Amino acid sequence: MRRPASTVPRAAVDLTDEVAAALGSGKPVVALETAIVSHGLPRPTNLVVAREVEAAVRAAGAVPATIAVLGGRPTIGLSDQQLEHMATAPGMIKLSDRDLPLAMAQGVDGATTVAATVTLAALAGIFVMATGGMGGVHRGARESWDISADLMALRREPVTVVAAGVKSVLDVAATLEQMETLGVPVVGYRTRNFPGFLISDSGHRLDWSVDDPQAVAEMIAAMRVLDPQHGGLLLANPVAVDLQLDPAWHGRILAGALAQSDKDEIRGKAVTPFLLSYMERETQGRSVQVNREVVLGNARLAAQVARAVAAARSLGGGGSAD
Ligand code: PSU
Ligand code: MN
Repeated sequence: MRRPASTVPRAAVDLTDEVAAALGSGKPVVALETAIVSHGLPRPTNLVVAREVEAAVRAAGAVPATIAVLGGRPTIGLSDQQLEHMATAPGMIKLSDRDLPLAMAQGVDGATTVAATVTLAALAGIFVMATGGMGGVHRGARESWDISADLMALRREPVTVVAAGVKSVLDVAATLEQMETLGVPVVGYRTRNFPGFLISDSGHRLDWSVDDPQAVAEMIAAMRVLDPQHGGLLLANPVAVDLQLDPAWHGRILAGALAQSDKDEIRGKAVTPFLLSYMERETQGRSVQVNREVVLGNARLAAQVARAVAAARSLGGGGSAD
């Protein structure tokens, strides 16, 4: 059951004054996840990047809303102290969307994945988020059935996710097929090559691309005309070619990571963190540097998209995102 965001009881979430004011006055806001902070990036880089990403959103003219669950309260916008807590507290729980009500009922802290972040963002009335690479269909999913809840959440929630495609550890072709089945539009930003997270081109082609944030805002508006309640869009934003991980090197290390996770029988939500940390080790930290560039680039673009959406709405010409 879903109500228009304007009638959602805001008591369900804690907003910072800054985020509440921005939403109240129609200013652009960008949602940011915390699973990448607690599980996706190693310490102490994770906290540095989390702060840099917020700064990048601000510099591009939008308000960052980093999302987490704290003491069972969905929290939209974190203080620096809270951000540090997410980056350093041992045993932080990784929350997918299905975990949200359970974490709330138990009064615990948790870091939100893309699936959980878009769920809470939409509840608060935020319709653009940035991450590194989306979750998707894992290799070997035919046996393991491991398909990230990120995909279903993006089908359901009216949030545009800016990502460098999906994590390269995934079965990219199967993920693209799954998004087609679910009805999730995938649009390349200034490219028809679907990005490969730490590499600029996954080798898969896209049917659609846009060259500026306004064009994304127009697509979002058209989606709302057809169905005001449902569905987000994946805006695929590749890392610059001169910043990417060398593709051949990436391929070799990834093969090693997959073999090792198989051997160690890594399953469930441990898979993604395992593969990312394996790649960090084997690339002597280079994968983390590229991951940082990826997230920063996506944060900048997400801010531009949020601005274009806000401008379209204030003109009354872009349709309503809520
Ligand atoms: N992208 C990154 N690093 C990450 C993730 C995404 O660059 O750590 C996280 C996101 O939170 C994403 C999650 O939602 O991994 C997907 O995990 P799973 O495959 O367990 O659904
Ligand atoms: Mn999974």
